[in-house]
Amino acid sequence: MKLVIGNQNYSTWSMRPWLFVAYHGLEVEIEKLSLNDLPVIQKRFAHGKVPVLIDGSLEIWDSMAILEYLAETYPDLRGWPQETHARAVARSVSAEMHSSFQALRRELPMNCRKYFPDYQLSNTAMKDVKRIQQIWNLCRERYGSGGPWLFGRFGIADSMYAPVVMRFQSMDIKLDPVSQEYCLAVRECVAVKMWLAEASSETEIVNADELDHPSVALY
Ligand SMILES: N[C@@H](CCC(=O)N[C@@H](CS)C(=O)NCC(=O)O)C(=O)O
Repeated sequence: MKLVIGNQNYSTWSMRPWLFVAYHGLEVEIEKLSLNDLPVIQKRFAHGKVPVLIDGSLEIWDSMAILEYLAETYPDLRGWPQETHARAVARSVSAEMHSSFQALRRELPMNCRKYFPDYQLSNTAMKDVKRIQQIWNLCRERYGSGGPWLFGRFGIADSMYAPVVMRFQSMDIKLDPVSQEYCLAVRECVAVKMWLAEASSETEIVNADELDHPSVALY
């Protein structure tokens, strides 16, 4: 299998399946394409976006679909929780991440290499931040007793929310204690550290994903 991703500094959608692959040490080749070379991506893939997982003649686009495929291909990894109610909630929060939080996406782009001091969020983006903390609290309190992840064990829901942790870190968003603890668990994860190391070694700037706000280098 091969996973085609974008620049690791910026590509939140790529980070999701990449993290699942890296956390579990799956034998998946990684190919990186530049988000500055959109015509190259558009020529390769009909929908013109990354990530894409290639398995033989099969191409799977969209981060959620890729994660679902990996969970089905490797059932022992338990991408979704085993218990029915926990699994339904894990799917709900993952789908919510996939389909919502437009203000968060707009105002808090992922930029692993940078910290943006004194960054002001709109009320709509603050609402997104509040809702995400509500989700993390719900998952941790109701389903998280077996480990530091949203549903105890690392799973798809964590892959979906890991890029949000990077966004919050760059903007120094103030979080409640449960959310702070969850963010720390994500940042301490070896696979996340690998992603950050690779992101920080990139030198390419993707202007479309850069914020027009003073910044300090994190690495
Ligand atoms: N819904 C897709 C979104 C993928 C996406 O928007 N990828 C960005 C990179 S982070 C991209 O390829 N953008 C190029 C473009 O929109 O032209 C997913 O979940 O994978």
